[in-house]
Amino acid sequence: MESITEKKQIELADMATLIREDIVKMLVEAGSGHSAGSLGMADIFATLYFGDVLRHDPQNPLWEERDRLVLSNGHICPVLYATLARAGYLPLDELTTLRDFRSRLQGHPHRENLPGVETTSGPLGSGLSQASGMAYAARLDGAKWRVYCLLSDGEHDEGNTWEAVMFAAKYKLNNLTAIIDRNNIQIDGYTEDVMPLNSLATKYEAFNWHVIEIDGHDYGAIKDACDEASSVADRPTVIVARTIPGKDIEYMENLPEWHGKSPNVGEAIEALRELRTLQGKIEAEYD
Ligand SMILES: Cc1ncc(C[n+]2csc(CCOP(=O)(O)OP(=O)(O)O)c2C)c(N)n1
Ligand SMILES: [Mg+2]
Repeated sequence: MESITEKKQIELADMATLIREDIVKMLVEAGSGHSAGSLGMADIFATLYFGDVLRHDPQNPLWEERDRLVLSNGHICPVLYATLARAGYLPLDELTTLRDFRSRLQGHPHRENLPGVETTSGPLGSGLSQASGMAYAARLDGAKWRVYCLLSDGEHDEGNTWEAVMFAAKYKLNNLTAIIDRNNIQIDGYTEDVMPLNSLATKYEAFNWHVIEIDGHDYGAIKDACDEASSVADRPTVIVARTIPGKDIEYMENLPEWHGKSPNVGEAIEALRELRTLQGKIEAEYD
């Protein structure tokens, strides 16, 4: 099953690469921030916002019927800000104000600062609880919108995440889709060295969730998994997305040291060169 056309996949690859370029420019300008997770999640963000997954309207960010996206691992907000800018929620040239004093784009997202940001986050481990509460409230209201909660593998070291896993299963929150950035790194190193998580899929299955495992860089798989989640009648869905931290920048890929570091000027130039080469190849496919 592949619900998107080849043309659409190329468009999404093009968008994800633009988002990655934005992220590099934002981070080098800010001089600090989180590179690896932000770059690793660009394909998922591109598919959610530009692949007909999220119901949203940049002209009307508080549209009552919109789907809600909760970014629990708030430190990867450069990918959220860049995607929101590409979607028209804010001007593209505002992106380089990341982390400036009084900027709307702080190092962790603030709900009231920026249209399109649904929750404040940064303290890890609380997003799935917030998302579950929102999904429960939507059900009580008889509302049709879904909640998408993006969270990280590192957040599964925190007990609060597992409380939400139980809550969402107990109330059979079928309007909740959790997407885990399974990139195998966290602040102090590889997840399996810091606190082994082993199979998150097996754990969520044991908690009665519907579980889908995907390659988090495969646009068709991301879209199909989101569609499948929307059709599940009696339980919440988790999409365990295997991703490569630092994706598409060779010197960053899979290295925990890039968790919370921004590129310097030389490194940013090299990164942009790589991304533009990729962009050229994508555009050639388009012709
Ligand atoms: C409650 C809380 N404890 C600690 C931190 C510090 N912290 C920021 S990012 C991070 C690592 C989390 O792992 P993950 O999200 O998997 O990192 P990534 O994959 O983005 O590198 C930690 C411990 C925090 N933000 N919140
Ligand atoms: Mg991680």
